[in-house]
Amino acid sequence: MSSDTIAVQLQPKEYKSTVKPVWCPGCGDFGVLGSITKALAGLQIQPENAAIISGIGCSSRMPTYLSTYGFHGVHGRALAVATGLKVARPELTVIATGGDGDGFSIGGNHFLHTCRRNPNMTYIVMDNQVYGMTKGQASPTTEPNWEKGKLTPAGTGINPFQPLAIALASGANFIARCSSSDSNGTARILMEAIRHPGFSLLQVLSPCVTFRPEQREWKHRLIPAPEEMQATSDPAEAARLLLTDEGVYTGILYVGDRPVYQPKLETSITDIDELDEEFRL
Ligand SMILES: Cc1ncc(C[n+]2csc(CCOP(=O)(O)OP(=O)(O)O)c2C)c(N)n1
Ligand code: SF4
Repeated sequence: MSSDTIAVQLQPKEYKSTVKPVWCPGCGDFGVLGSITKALAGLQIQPENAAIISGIGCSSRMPTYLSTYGFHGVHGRALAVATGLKVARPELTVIATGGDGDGFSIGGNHFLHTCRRNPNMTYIVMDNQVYGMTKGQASPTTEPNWEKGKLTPAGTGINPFQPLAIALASGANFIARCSSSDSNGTARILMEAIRHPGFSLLQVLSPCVTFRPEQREWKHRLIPAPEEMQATSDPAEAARLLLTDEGVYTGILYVGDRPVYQPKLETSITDIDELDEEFRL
């Protein structure tokens, strides 16, 4: 019998933790959880070599449900934490997860500058065009005439934030739109995103069935982008598509090749007493 080590393939379910999700039955975020476990298994990333970092919101509960390392942080700050981790531990697969409120409202500043910096990590935004966890207020991506918002009964009257076009203009290196109802398709795109060097953004349209039940229709409305528009590396072509497709095209919509942000790690102070001295008031 050979003494060679037998490689054991990890299955998607082995990336799930023992914590049962508390999401409402039918929430799109279940599909995204499935996509993440499939992508990690597809790439055979060991759970101890991956970290899922989130902010606050229903979608930001994601790290709790995975067997990888994770950090369920504070509202809007996932990308700041994730960037710090990736810079300090470049060998880890770092994935930030959260919602449209977390990422584009309170976290909007970090979103712009993470696109601009281009660290080698992936950001999954479960976009449901509403604040789910706080019970149904309009978010930055809510359409202006949605009249069921708890604080905006006459609609917001404000143009929605365009995350993908803004990501492109800010320097994101890989931009995709996915549907939570296509768990396998999203997993395939996520694998590409993880492999791609630089900051990869996945906007996953993920229905909030409780506060936006009409979003169940998304699975019929979202369609793959025409083949010639998939994975374009021409920013002008991507911008035209992202500004005119009314948010319905799915797939990898832009792939760039900007240099990755990875500053050299040099420890200037090794003595702990000296470090302590630096912080003394
Ligand atoms: C600093 C701060 N401001 C506000 C909140 C309240 N809050 C918690 S979750 C949330 C919005 C969540 O919406 P989103 O990020 O879209 O995620 P979803 O729940 O829809 O998945 C807000 C405003 C908070 N926790 N911390
Ligand atoms: S409130 Fe909406 S986003 Fe939150 S778990 Fe329920 S369906 Fe999902």
